[in-house]
Amino acid sequence: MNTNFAARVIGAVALSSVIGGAALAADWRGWNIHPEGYPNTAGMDAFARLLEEKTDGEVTLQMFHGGTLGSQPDAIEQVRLGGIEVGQFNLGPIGPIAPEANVVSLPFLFKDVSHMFRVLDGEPGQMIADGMAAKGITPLAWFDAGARSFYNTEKPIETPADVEGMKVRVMNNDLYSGMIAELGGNPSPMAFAEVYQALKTGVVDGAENNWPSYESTGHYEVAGYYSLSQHLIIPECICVNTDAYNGLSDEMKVAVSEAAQEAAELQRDLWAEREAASREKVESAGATTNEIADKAPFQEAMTPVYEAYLEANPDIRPLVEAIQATE
Ligand code: GTR
Repeated sequence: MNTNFAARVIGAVALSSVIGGAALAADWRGWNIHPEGYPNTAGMDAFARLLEEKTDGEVTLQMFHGGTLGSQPDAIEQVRLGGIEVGQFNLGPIGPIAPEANVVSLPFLFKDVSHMFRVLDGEPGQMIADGMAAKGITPLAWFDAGARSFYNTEKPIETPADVEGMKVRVMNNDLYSGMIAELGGNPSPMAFAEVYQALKTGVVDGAENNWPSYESTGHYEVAGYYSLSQHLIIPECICVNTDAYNGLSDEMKVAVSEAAQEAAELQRDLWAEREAASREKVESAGATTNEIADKAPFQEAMTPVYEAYLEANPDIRPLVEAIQATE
């Protein structure tokens, strides 16, 4: 961890605001779990380039792709503490530390991806962003991550009964464990990097993800049944350590936010292309995919997940209702 570095940046920015001069250079480091060629990786490389351009080199970013700086839950902690300044995060594993951000992990909350973006662009999105910033992780822009569906080594899933008894890998978040348990399966929280081997050796029978991650990880090679449950639509973000961001001058904040926004627009375009390409690739490699004609039984099974979450977090109810009421 590089806390000295973060302290130096924050100290330098504080000093420059005391003397009223221009902000001193900040050299940021960034975490990303995905490999080269993935839309999110291209989005983060674009962010680094735009950041340097728009801040005239006062803020630079060195990206570390492919999860080389550690697992996602670890990287989230690192960004909170300022050991790493930037992360390309999924809101799923951020949820356990920021209750507002956890709403997006309620299954079937968003109607579709465009509903998710309308929510994020409105008042509920601001509440989610503020909740994250208060915990040390400021989201600068939102990435598209499509919808997540179940896949497994055994059979097409058509009804909740098909999940019964299945060991299913989930990301670290109790809401996902609850979701699998309510479907009668056995949840198995596990780091992303371990899932391929776990599927291959039968440690788990299945997992869930969007088309591009199902494809890029090679999970389709070892778990060839992909069933379009689309039970989770989770936004991802370009996130920055809150103190590092707040320490910037107003002018630099605008430049950094604009760079993130433009990078996110690029990511969303690339995402749409990659979703189609990934689906085509896994299907032509022999994966069996099925639509789920009636998703209502899956949705109905989630009632206890919502109830338990709202009981434990009563303050969040208005946010959930505002999202559901967003057209
Ligand atoms: C991917 C996501 C990653 C990670 C991964 C997982 O779709 O982009 O950030 O959350 O899923 O399942 O762990």
